[in-house]
Amino acid sequence: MQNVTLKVEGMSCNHCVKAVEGALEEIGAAGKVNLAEKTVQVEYDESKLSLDSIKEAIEEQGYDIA
Ligand SMILES: [Cu+2]
Repeated sequence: MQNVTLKVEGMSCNHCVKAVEGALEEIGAAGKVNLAEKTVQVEYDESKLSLDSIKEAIEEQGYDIA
């Protein structure tokens, strides 16, 4: 398992938290948003997912990776 913390811009409310965490769950990663710090801690299986695909899933929801 790989564990990475990404800085994500544009998250402002609980809806954003759900959108980001839901998108990660959909591709098989586990995300935990820290709204105050504007970060997402992502745990994923590096044999199944790349960091790029994780970033893409977040960006597809309309947020920018800092
Ligand atoms: Cu929001």
